[in-house]
Amino acid sequence: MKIVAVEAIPFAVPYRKPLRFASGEVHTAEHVLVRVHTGDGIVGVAEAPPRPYTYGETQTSIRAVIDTLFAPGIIGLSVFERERIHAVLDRTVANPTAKAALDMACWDAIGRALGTGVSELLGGWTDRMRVSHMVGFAPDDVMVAEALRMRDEHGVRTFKVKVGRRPVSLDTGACRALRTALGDDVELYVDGNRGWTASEATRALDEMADLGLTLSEELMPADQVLGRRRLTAHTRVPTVADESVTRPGEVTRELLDGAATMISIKTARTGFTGSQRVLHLCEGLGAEVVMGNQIDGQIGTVCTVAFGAAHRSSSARAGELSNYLDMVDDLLTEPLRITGGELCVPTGPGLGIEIDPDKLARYRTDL
Ligand code: MUC
Ligand code: MG
Repeated sequence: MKIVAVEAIPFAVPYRKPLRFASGEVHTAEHVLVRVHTGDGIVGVAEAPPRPYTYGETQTSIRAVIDTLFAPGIIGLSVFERERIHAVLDRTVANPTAKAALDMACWDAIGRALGTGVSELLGGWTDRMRVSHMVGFAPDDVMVAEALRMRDEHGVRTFKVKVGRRPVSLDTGACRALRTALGDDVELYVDGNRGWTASEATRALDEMADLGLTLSEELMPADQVLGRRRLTAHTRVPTVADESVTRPGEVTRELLDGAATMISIKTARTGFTGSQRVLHLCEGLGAEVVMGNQIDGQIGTVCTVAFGAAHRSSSARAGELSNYLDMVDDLLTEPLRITGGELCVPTGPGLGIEIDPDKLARYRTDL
């Protein structure tokens, strides 16, 4: 099961409508398909979704760091030597998405070799997750229409609303419009992508105190150390750390500092190996987790649901699993389906998915 080759293939699939949020917007999924080939002819796959404004990675930088640094370091190791693979990858502090995709492609290869699903290998808790849908910035009526459509067509009853705009009333108004239209039996929470200051965030949460928000995520930058601590102590809405916790050490710091009460786990950022370390750390510290979405395509969404469903604590809340629906197409032979508000883990060895060669030929941008 020695790794003999690694491919990092850029592809681009347009979105039907852009996703807009405080730190950026996405119009086209410009991702990297990662394939890890073993000497036994097994190929593991995963995708890396670059988020330049968050982690500084681009499609070009992910390809370059895989081709020139990570692939030469792991070729010759067996996919089962996960600690050794991580010793190579973790020498480099940054490039989380490139490292995560390599890790998950190795897990896919392991599952295929063993004839077992990755989700079972990771923990095998359940075979599905409830779905949470992220609603991006738009006029209130458009945000409301999107949420109603997701509820009526897919049975989704949990929504993460993007906030962090100025004036704060733009977002408090949108959240109020959503609560009014959707009623009290749906879950609403907010994600600021670091858009506000500590005082704006405090004011916004106070203004929305009657809306029954269940979580607030990254309302301000992590560097507002005292402000984050103060907000987390002041509000009854649990505070989720997302892009401020890219590694287990940062998770420890944010939780012990009182700057966050919950952690967003993104397989796109910490792969399966790192996500499990974060999850177990959270379990040890008594912190809940939410399975987040790095604006993943279908391959990334499969990774999120496979990991989330594998463990009791990561499947307790709805996972953010639906924004791939805004892409006009994807690379899988069997598209994912969200029904009754749930997404099932694909069955079959590894991740249980296959790449459609015609679709890959159509969307890859390197040939
Ligand atoms: C999220 O939870 O923040 C937006 C930027 C990113 O890196 O992920 C998304 C969603
Ligand atoms: Mg977030």
